[in-house]
Amino acid sequence: MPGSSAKDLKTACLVTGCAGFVGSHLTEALLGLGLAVVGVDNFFSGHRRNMAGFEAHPGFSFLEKNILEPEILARAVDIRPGLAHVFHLAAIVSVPYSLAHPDEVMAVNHQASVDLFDQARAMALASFVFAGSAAEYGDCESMPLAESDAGPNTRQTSPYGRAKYLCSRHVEQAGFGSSLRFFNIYGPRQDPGSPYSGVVSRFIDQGLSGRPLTVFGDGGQSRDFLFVRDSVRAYVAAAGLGRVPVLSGVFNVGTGTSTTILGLAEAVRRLTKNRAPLSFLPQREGDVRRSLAEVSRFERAAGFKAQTGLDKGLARTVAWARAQRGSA
Ligand code: UD2
Repeated sequence: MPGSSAKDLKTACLVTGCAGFVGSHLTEALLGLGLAVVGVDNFFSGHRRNMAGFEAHPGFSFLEKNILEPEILARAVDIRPGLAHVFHLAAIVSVPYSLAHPDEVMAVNHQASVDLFDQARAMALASFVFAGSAAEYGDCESMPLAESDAGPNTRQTSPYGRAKYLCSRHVEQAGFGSSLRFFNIYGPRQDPGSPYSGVVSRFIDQGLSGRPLTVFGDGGQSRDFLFVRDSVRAYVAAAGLGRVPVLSGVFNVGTGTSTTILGLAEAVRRLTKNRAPLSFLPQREGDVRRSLAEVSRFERAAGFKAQTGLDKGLARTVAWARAQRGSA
């Protein structure tokens, strides 16, 4: 356990969900910036293999804990007295799971998140960045979606979306910290292993194994796909660790461009040289037709623009998935 040497006092971050798809990329980036990181995960949906690149890093400490445990922030400060930033990504991430287990999801995604935020605020930490979601907008018709489109009367379509909205509102009303409402994040380490995995990870997995890509509905539905590296840049900026001071409030994070699922399928088939015809399956229950971020608030506040377009991001993700297969 670290003692009180000068090294231990360097600025540190808490990353909850550090073994997850996004959390593992964020942890790597923060360590790369020379910060220390205390990571928390209980492997509910994260994987130890995602931590392979940093688990042994001298600046990294790991707490295998459920976010419902009350003493997480205090433990993290014990380990790293220089703790100044919290990135709260840990959550139950499946929308369908949230419909089947609403109480559990409200406890983890809402109550535990609010508790962690209140503790960070009471300790006057430098920043708290919450992983919000486009799910906070429910099935809103008007596009693009602006931050003000989610309000007290918005009906989210799942406990997942409701919990994310309630946390974002709590952060906004406190006037401390920020909530980043991410649109559809994709990239290396996204797990294609369940029917509810992100469409990009599923399509690439299907494409590389020569199977038909499964399109739910007619494929005319569209999304705003954000490369994971851009999501990491957004976290770093919101915490004041980039070029602008720490941010406060709620911000959409997307690219501001939309892609249909059919368009995505064609791009993935091309990159993976998949020749199987598409397989059209019934529309997924609760699917929203369109989702597109209005991105100007975050651009104004942080000078943020997504840097990696879909073609480049897909090519990188396919290259990663190919390498995984090669090494499996
Ligand atoms: C995303 C988030 C979810 C929540 C929601 C808010 C992901 C993985 N999920 O759900 O957590 O924030 O946005 O609105 O980012 N599809 C297919 N074939 C497949 C898989 C999916 O056609 O094999 C379609 C699916 O029906 C949907 C679209 O692709 O129309 C995107 O699906 P998704 O599960 O990647 O993400 P989404 O937008 O439902």
